[in-house]
Amino acid sequence: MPTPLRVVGRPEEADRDFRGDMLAALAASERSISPKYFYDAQGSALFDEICDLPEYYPTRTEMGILRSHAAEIAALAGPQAEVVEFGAGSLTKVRLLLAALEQPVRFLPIDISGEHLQAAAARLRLDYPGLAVLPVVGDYTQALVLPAKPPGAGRRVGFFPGSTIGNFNPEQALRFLRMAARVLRGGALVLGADLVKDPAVLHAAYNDEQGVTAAFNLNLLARANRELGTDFALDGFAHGAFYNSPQRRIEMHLFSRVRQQVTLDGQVFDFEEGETLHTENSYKFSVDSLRALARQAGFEPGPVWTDRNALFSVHWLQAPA
Ligand code: AVJ
Repeated sequence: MPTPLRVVGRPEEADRDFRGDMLAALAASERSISPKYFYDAQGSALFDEICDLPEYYPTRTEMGILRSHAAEIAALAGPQAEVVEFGAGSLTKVRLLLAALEQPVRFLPIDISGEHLQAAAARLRLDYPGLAVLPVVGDYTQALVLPAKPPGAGRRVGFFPGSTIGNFNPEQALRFLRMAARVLRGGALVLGADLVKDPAVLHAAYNDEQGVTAAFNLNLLARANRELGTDFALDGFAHGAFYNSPQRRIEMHLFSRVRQQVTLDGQVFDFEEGETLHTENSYKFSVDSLRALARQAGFEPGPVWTDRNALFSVHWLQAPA
């Protein structure tokens, strides 16, 4: 099996980052940590379960949009395209794109989790024997350098599905899009963005009946106990998710149920009853707000596709040469 390219960030650094970021979070008066730490093996498996929940509409809605418009997207991409996926995960959605494209030459899935990525890439190779699959282990939120396009390749088409862009605050989203416009020069980005809607629908999607989202959120503390040696009492924290409507985002928190203490590297941190660790923001967009953001980052927004209930949007964003 070919070894993945390591562009930025190594696994050894990932542990140091988690430790450092958790220490910083615990020491802060307003505690928050990046949602990228949700995705260890258990967190990734829980996320896959979330995607199948009846309340969690984004995954199946986006898949439906991609399925309905794959031919149109393939026509815009043109022949011999090279596909670059940011935050590749399980590589389920990109199959819809790859199946529709005319002779795609190469696929570069980028992800911070090398192990998950290798396994998913190996499964993909079985189904697309003619396609060069070159996994890139790296943090795509940092400056990214990719190998040159192979000779004879057509456009480079980026793929950033799932509304993962919603995890960034507006400033980070702009920085990511600027980086993407540079990496994709002369090509385009296919971007999935969740839409602003009835807060009750949003609330249900992040507070599912079966408690899978709660388990996903709490796994962050379990992961810290496993990897960092913290002593978080897992039953001492409660999952909380609500729509912050002025900020147009779902916020996920872990609320301390009681007054308690947590130890990391010999340092003791106090949690008051009701104090929280803010674990995720998931921003929602209007079609126009997303297009304005993309334009600001240097893209030329093209066609947009949505479902009949306007729950989710998929955007074709052209990257000038
Ligand atoms: C992967 C960031 C798009 O925000 O909906 C799902 C993550 N968090 N349920 C989202 C998530 C809680 C998801 N993203």
